[in-house]
Amino acid sequence: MSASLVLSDTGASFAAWESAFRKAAPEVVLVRDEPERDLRGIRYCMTWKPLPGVYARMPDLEALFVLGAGVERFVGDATIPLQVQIVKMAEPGLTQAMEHYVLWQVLELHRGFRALATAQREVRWIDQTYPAPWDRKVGVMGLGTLGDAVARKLQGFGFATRGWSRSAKAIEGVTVFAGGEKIADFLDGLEILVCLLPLTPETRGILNADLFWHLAPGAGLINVGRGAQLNEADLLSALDSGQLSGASLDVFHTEPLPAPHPFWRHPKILVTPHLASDVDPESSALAIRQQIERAEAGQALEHVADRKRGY
Ligand code: NDP
Ligand code: OXD
Repeated sequence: MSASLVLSDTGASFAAWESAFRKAAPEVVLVRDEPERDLRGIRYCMTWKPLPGVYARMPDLEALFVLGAGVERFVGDATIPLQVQIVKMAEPGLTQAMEHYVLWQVLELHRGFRALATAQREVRWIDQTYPAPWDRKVGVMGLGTLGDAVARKLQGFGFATRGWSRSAKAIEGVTVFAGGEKIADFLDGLEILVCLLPLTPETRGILNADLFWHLAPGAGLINVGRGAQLNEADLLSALDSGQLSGASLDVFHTEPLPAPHPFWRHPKILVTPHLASDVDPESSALAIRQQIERAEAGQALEHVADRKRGY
């Protein structure tokens, strides 16, 4: 198998990706996109921040490999012809980094490590108790490539783990709820809530006062989905009232988070700059090669976004 793949990206290093493909997928020839470059005849493209006009310059494009898992900017882009399949990135590097990030934050909230850091700064030797993990109710919203892996990881670390997705699924040791009619059962009394939903019209603003009300008093929130899923004013009120005890936020309405934003200095909020997970070039190259092999063999691609559902 040999195929050409265009890298159209305003931020990515062509040299780094070329080296990754050379190592992990030498059958795939990487072609650099440049303004005005004629890319006729090439059927595959990968991108995160596409160069202007790339879709018009690729009339034979069949599959667009997005260098990330969140595809909201692509499914809503009317310049991408309907016959082009938009493929979400699913590769071990991205998944494992997300597992690590969420586990780090769940452990922080579970064990109250932020209070310990404060105590150290104030030179205070404090006593602090915590429940056993199996008595700690943790819930993951979104059980796709990332949410499924995260829920399994949390379950493996002994947490009483629940999950929520649109369609029903079975994950060993995890109590799974499906659909809007089950969200209240899923949320009921959760002590740590992790959001790994894609941004769609249904999930925009889903992390709001109504939802917080269902959680256990003093629950913690981890948002690694998208910033627009969070009602920021509702979060600040919930933290002020003690309804929530802390939030770990990796994604924001406006990124970079503007300097005057109250989240930066809030004592109960941990801000990280949208780095919970990122693609690993070599394992992404391998994943894309496997997808291209499928396409070349006439097989269906995996992780294709559904433009109507929005993810
Ligand atoms: P997937 O598309 O694989 O999974 C999405 C999951 O969300 C599915 O389980 C889906 O349900 C569920 N879902 C979607 N809409 C609803 C809804 N209305 N109600 C209930 N469940 C819903 O995505 P990934 O797991 O790969 O990624 C998830 C998101 O994580 C990305 O869209 C992105 O926003 C974010 N992300 C953030 C990163 C960061 O660094 N902060 C890095 C990577 C991703 P079903 O299974 O039934 O279809
Ligand atoms: C992604 C992201 O969607 O980086 O992959 O947020």
